[in-house]
Amino acid sequence: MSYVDEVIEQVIKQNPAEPEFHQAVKEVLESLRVVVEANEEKFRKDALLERLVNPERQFKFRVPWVDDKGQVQVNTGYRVQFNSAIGPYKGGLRLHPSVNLGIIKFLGFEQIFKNSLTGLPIGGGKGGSDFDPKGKSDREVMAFCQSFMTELCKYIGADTDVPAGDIGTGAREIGFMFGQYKRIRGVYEGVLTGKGLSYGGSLARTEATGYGLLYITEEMLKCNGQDIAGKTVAVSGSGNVAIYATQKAQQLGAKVVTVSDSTGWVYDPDGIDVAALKEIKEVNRARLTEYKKYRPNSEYHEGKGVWSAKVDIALPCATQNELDIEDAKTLVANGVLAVCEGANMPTTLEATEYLQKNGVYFVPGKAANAGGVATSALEMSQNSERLSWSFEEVDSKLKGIMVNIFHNLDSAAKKYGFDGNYVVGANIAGFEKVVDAMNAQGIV
Ligand code: NDP
Ligand code: 2IT
Repeated sequence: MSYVDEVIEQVIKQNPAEPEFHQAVKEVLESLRVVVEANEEKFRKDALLERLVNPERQFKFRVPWVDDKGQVQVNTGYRVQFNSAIGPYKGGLRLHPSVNLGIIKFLGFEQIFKNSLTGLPIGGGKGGSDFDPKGKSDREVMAFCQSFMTELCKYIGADTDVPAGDIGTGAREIGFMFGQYKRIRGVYEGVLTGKGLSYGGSLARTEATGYGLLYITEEMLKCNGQDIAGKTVAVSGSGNVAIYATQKAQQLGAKVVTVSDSTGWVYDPDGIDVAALKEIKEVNRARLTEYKKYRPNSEYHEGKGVWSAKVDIALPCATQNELDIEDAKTLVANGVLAVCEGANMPTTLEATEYLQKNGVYFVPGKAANAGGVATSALEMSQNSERLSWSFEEVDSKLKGIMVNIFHNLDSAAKKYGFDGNYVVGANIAGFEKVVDAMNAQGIV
């Protein structure tokens, strides 16, 4: 059996009931097959792939907190420190009831390659909890965040592991966590990114993931003789990534006609009103059913269905496996040109293959959404030098990074005979730097 197949089999056996982790490992290792086969003897002897798929360290802990009725609630917290070959662990904290160890491991594994692709010195990690911030009061969210950080603070630090936001973790949660870290550890340092501007945050970090997604989409289309201006776009989700993806797409002259949340989706034939979306989601923390009040011409549909809109470009920006084979068939039948992932692993393996086989340009999340973590790394730099850069400076660095990522994955795909396969290109380009650093550092 080939080394790649052996390791995939081992991962499934040793990590039962973690389907998302299996999926992420399969996608990466399948892409690396050509590189692994060329170095099979050495990689096998060094157990390189086994070291890559086993986290360096993982923490699972109890998070007790008191709700507004005086009832004690208990959640589970996680932090997986996956790989520190190229820098301190870096990756977000997800707060969502679906969180379990397998989800955090898939996200942490993806983060290794994503962070490598940014070209910045950050290793891969991820964490979170099954706590659901939805419907909780600010005091309850604070109680949870303080309890979560009381344990997490033992394992993180500005030079060891730097968490950030992800689903359910935005500016409010980062603020509460930062305050508790500082209180317990007594150090004012850049231990978290995505901080508020008044206490060490970076301009453009809020916008970075969505803006970065559009910068790479624009570059990819340009290199394939297409222009983003005038295109119709479907965005899913209506959180941080979706909002700023929609905003930048509009600035670049495209028309975004959909957004969604976990209960339904909106179709707005005139183009999504970003100001309304921000008020509904960022200010009122309300549901998308509210959108019609702002835009009477729009339609609200319950449930799934965001990929049924006829569009040129699809940008999944909600969550994993939200775009399946049926959605891919609908998109292709409607003549979609490109799918670029704002979320982490939003497209199933089957759907990805179908899109690629049908000539759809497909940019995977670990490249397409890397602008968020890249700007987090820029926030770390600013914290270290105790300076803040202007919005324009950060935004132009972000754009440079995204353009560079596209060219790196395009070249890696070409170099190995997979011209236009940006999944293979991203995995190989991300892997090469990590392997080089792992080899240089000996068996650790
Ligand atoms: P937010 O919490 O701000 O928004 C998440 C959005 O996705 C909401 O609209 C939410 O709807 C929807 N959503 C979440 N879970 C589900 C689900 N199970 N089914 C349907 N809809 C769902 O998160 P972000 O925008 O920060 O993150 C979105 C994606 O982007 C995630 O995959 C994340 O890992 C990824 N990402 C985020 C980065 C960042 O910087 N924030 C960086 C790189 C990637 P509802 O409110 O109804 O739950
Ligand atoms: O998935 C991701 O890259 C993030 N949630 C952002 C991580 C970060 O450290 O900014």
